Amino acid sequence: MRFAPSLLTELGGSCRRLKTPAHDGPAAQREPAVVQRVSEMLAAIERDGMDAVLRYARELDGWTAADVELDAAAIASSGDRLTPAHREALELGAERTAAFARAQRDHLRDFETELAPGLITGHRYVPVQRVGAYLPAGRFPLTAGAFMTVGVPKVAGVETVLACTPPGRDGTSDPAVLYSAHLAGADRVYVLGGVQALAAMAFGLLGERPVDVLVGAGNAFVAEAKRQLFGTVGIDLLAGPSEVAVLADDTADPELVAADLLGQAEHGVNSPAALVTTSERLGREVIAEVERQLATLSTAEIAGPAWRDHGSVTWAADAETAIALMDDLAPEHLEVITADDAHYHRELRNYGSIFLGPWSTVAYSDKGMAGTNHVLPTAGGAKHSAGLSVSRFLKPLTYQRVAAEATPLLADAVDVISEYERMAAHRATATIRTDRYQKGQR
Ligand code: HSO
Ligand code: ZN
Repeated sequence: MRFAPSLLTELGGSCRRLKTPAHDGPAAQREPAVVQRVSEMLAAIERDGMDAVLRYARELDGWTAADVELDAAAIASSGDRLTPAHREALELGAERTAAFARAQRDHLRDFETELAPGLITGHRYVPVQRVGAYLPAGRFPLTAGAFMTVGVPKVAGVETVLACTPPGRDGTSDPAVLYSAHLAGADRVYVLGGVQALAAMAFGLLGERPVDVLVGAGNAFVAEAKRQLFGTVGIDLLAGPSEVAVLADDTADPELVAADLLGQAEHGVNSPAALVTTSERLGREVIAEVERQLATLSTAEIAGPAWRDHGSVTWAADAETAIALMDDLAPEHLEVITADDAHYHRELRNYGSIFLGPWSTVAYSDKGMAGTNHVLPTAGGAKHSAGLSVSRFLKPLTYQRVAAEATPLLADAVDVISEYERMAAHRATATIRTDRYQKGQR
């Protein structure tokens, strides 16, 4: 997440950096070693099937059992290892994420329209058949991922949703991740990590047909595997490090702003956090406040370097400049804390999800409590794409039903165009109908 190189110069005196990130260089390139390794692994798995999958599971994750599928009882009872309060919180997240997805689904309408007399057209939403969800469990087990990537396709009506999650050091998977997958309605759950998990789902090696769509975040290897498998399967998006940006004016509370910046910087040492503010005073106070909070934050060894290397504070002379800067950043998460949030909401165009007002914070969505999907475009992807939603799993399949009377409305033009394009067989499909129509066939 960085400003286009020319933008700050273009905006001239109307903006100024108050804190520049230490490493605000060009966008990170894909690591050639990762690309190479992933392509070798995919080729081996395509060739040797489950043998290769289990070999990688043994080598990379220390998985020694012959089977990777968890039985239904083990999945359902995973909640027993959690406190009642934790179980309840996860149940709330699963239900709220599903409720939002149902509301979105209810706003996707099938339709039919008579475009011209006798030319009936429309679309019908049809769910994809099989989805494979990857549930990472690295340094932080982000349990709500299952609500987003398993629960949402289930709401869309996807028949089979497989979920893969890597084994931990002790060989068992994170119980909260498993319980979340269970709550979200996973049809089958496998203890399988990384590239081998994605390949096994995409190539249909798990006792199920190949999945149609792969979803879910992961490390650089997982992202690269999804990129290379795209085409064979559909994917949600290629997520990089999690990001946050805050757009604030002089009415914002620096303590809240600083907390929310660190709230995502904590994800990893490469996680960017940006403040764009129309108040130079607020900008300076937030810079001081971030340092104060870092002094006691238990994850400061991650959030600290992230803030130093990828944190930025930029002053903008007015709302218009602040909006131009934000739309260029196109952050994954965008918080707006100003005297006129509605104005910014109307005008801003590029972000994964927006959090309006001082009482909305990114973690509410992260953990599934806000209901919105937390799988969102990063690294400027919000300029061209929206985040994951129920619509990713529902294909608007178009149709046309043409009555005989409409023949002249379609066939004559297709005749002329096909003749120009020298596509004789196309032309014949039209003229053959014109002939019949003219002979009075109906
Ligand atoms: N911020 C991450 C999701 C998450 N964070 C879950 C914490 N828990 C990507 O949107
Ligand atoms: Zn987060």
